[in-house]
Order: sequence, then structure tokens, then C-alpha cells
Amino acid sequence: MDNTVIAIFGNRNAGKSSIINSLTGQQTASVSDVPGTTTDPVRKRIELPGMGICTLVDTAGLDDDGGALGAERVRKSRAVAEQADLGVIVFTGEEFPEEAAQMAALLKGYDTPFVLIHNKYDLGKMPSGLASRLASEYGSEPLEYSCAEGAPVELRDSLVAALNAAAKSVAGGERPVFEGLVKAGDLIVLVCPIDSEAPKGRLILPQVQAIRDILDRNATAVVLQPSELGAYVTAHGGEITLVVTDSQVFPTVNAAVPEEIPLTSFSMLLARSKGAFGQYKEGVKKLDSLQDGDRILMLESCAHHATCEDIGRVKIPALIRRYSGRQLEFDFVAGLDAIGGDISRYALVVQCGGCVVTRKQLLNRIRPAVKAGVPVVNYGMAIAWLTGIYRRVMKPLL
Ligand SMILES: Nc1nc2c(ncn2[C@@H]2O[C@H](COP(=O)(O)OP(=O)(O)O)[C@@H](O)[C@H]2O)c(=O)[nH]1
Ligand SMILES: [Mg+2]
Repeated sequence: MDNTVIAIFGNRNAGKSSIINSLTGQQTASVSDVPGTTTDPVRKRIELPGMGICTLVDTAGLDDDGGALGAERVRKSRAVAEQADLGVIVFTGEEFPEEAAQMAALLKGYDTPFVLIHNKYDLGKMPSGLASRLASEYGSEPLEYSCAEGAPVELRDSLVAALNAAAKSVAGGERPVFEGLVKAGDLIVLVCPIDSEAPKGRLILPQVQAIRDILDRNATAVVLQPSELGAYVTAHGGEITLVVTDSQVFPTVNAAVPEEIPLTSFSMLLARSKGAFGQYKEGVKKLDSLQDGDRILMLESCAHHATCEDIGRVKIPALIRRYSGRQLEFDFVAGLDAIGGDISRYALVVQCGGCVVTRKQLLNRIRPAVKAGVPVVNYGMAIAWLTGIYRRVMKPLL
């Protein structure tokens, strides 16, 4: 699982920033014995053995009592908990602080696994009574840790091992792309247009993941552009198990692939492997009952894919307007920022495929909408519905 977000929580001076530095081996997070040095959450990307590229989030102390500003910092730290895949709760001394217990409860409420660290053990280990009480309450004893100079390097490895173990227990893990769809010996044709929107010199993540999963299943992937599809289907049509296309070229591909060959899209597969597929299937129907004045919220999980931006900001709104013939308002929220305001003012939420976020982050993101009963759909399923090929691309996935 790439892009795991690991958030470090604890009271001021517990050693949160020092732990991040011990993991990265750099002085990236500012460490200070003046409490309250880290104010806004600070993100740092790092590759951790067994976990791929992760984002470590350093947060402000949970016991910040610096007036209104302090309360705002605590609020921000708690907001990070909602977006994290994994939590690390750091404490020191002889007691487990109330704020740490509250954070543990908050993370539990989000089904987010966490690792407890008793830091600064060079100054004294945890009392054994506390260790066993925490073990019975949280399932395992806190890890004794030290960031002090001369602390054994194995500590770092044990922390990484604890994070790996916690990551495996993340609820709502992703489903491999072709699980239940492709078996050994199958032939899958992947239609990947290389146009002005394709990134320079590489493929996009959903394409790479699809190829990898086909290889994992000992099946064969044929990767081609729409211009080569017709000739390939003519020559090899009978051998093809499934065609997967970029949603952008749906109409051409739909016309080129005979009805008897199953066809779906990368974004449908993405919705199935990491989205709220069941919710989307219901939500997509809302496109048929939009009213004048309805507001639609477009949720973009990344802020750096020019292609996605164009699809989310321009193409889908234009398609929805044309399809519904209604006067509609669109709001856009990018990145993993919290959605401000009352979600129930929206008639529909359209979430991007989420190729760069974990399934947990994606589900966290749409949770307020789901809770409020607002229909949710994703880009790919919306495009399929609006262009009239939903039934076809859904069929192989049912
Ligand atoms: N003795 C000892 N001091 C530590 C350890 N970890 C951090 N510190 C010190 O504790 C202070 C607070 O650390 P910092 O990482 O800034 O804490 P944060 O507020 O939780 O981010 C700094 O002076 C650190 O040098 C440790 O394991 N042992
Ligand atoms: Mg700090």
C-alpha cells in the first residue's frame, strides 16, 4: 500500500518531532525543548521498509493550552486523525496522559490502527503496571523508545515493524484490481491513449497497477492506443478476455469493441478496488433527477494531476449540465482538505478515482456525505452514465 499517511500524536515535548527525525534520519521536523514548537501539521514523505512511500504527519501537542491559538492547534491535530491511515501516539513518563487516551479513542472511532510509543526510556522505563494496563486496554504493550543520542538503531526497526503490523490491520483494505475478474492465461487489452494529457515519459498509476496485477495473475496484458485497437480486435478478437479503457476515449473504444467482448474502464476498476462501489452504484442514479439550482461537490483527492483537474473541473461539469439540461452550481475541493460547511446542501458528490490515496483516505473523505445521505459517485462511473455506456462497462464487474 503506497501513500500511507502516518500521523504522530502526543502531548507537547513527548518527542513527536524527534521520532520523525529518527525515522527519516534527518533533522526535518523541528525539535525543541520549548513546548509548542510544531504548530501546524507538517508532512514529510519517506520510504519505509515494507510500506513503500509514506507520509509522516507531525502534529501540534494535544495538551496545548495556549489560549485560542492553542485550541486551534489542537483542533488541527485532531482533524489530522480523520485523514490518517495509521496513528502513532507518543507519551513519556510514568503515566498515560488523558489527551493520549482521548486520541486513542478518536482513532478507534475511525477504525484507524495505532501504535503506542513510550518515548525517552533512557530517562526511565514505563512502570510495569502501566505497561500491562495499556496492553490489556489496547492489545499490546507500548513500544519503549528513545531518540536520545546513542539509542540503539534496532529501535527504529522495531517501530517500522510495529507500523507494518498496524498497516496490515487497516479496515477496508484495497482489493487487487482484477480480483475475481482475471485468471491465469487470460488476455486483457488495456487501451491507454497517449495524448497531450498523458504525463511525459510514463504511464499513470491505475495503468501501472493494472499491468502489475495482470502479471501477478499470470495473465497477459496487451497495451495499446485507441488507434491500434480496431486492427487488434479484428486479428485477435476471439482470444480477448476483457478490454479496459481510459474513460476519456469511451465512445471510440465502445464502437471498436464488439458487444460480445467484455469492456470496462480503469476508473470503474478503481471504483471497485478502492472506492465505495456500492454507494456509487446508488449515487449515480441521482444524475437522472437533478433540479435547477442544485449544487454539486467535486472532490479531487490530488492536486497535481493536470489530466484529472481538467476532467473534474471542466469535462464532468459540462457533461452533467448537458445531460441534465439544468442550471447547476459546482464547488471544487482539492487535496485532502476538510470539506467546509454543511455537506447536506449538496445534491450530489462526485469523487475522483483516488488513484493517489489509500482506500481508507477515500472512504474517510466521503464519509460526511454518506452519513448525511447525500448521493456519492465517482468520476468514472459518472462519465459512463452520462455517455450512455454505464450498463456495458458495469456488466463485467457485477
Ligand atoms: N532524553 C531524551 N530526550 C528526548 C527524547 N526524545 C526527544 N527528546 C527531547 O525532548 C524535547 C522535545 O522533543 P520534540 O521532538 O521537540 O517533542 P515534540 O514537542 O513532541 O515534537 C527535545 O528537547 C528533545 O531533544 C528521548 O528519547 N530521550
Ligand atoms: Mg514537535
